[in-house]
Amino acid sequence: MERTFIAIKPDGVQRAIVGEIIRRFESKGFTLVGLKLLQVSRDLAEQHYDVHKERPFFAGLVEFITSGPVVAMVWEGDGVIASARKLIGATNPLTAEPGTIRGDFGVSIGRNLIHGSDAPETAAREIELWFKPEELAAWQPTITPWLYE
Ligand code: DAT
Ligand code: MG
Repeated sequence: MERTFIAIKPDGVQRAIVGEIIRRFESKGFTLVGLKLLQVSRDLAEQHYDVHKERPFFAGLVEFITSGPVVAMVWEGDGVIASARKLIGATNPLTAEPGTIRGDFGVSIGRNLIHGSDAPETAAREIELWFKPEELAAWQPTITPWLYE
């Protein structure tokens, strides 16, 4: 089964939509296999956003992601990486489709509430960066036969 890394950014925690976001992933039929709330260090933030280090918004992004608690999660399911990106919506919440998390709850790119891995390689890298193996639980929901044929 595929896994992806999802993080609710400090604005999502402050806006009190942690439960709403988890509900959307649960309702869709994905399985939560890792979950923690943490204060992100500068080192972790810089490693996580390493691909953007030359971009003009990099310093602000690191500042923002370290500004308050973040909820880090790993979700599992067939096609979860691409599907989570659809649930999340476009990078800029102002143009993200209604019905998506960013489209429903945000208005600016610097406060877009949530991160989701964009490909299998980045998902593997981010899960390893944020979680120790023993922090992840492999389990199969009893409703699995009603989600997959
Ligand atoms: P995404 O989070 O949709 O994968 P990304 O990987 O291109 O988007 O960028 C990472 C984060 O950086 C994004 O969630 C918000 C911030 N960001 C991206 N482009 C930006 C811009 N033009 N101005 C300010 N912040 C930006
Ligand atoms: Mg990205």
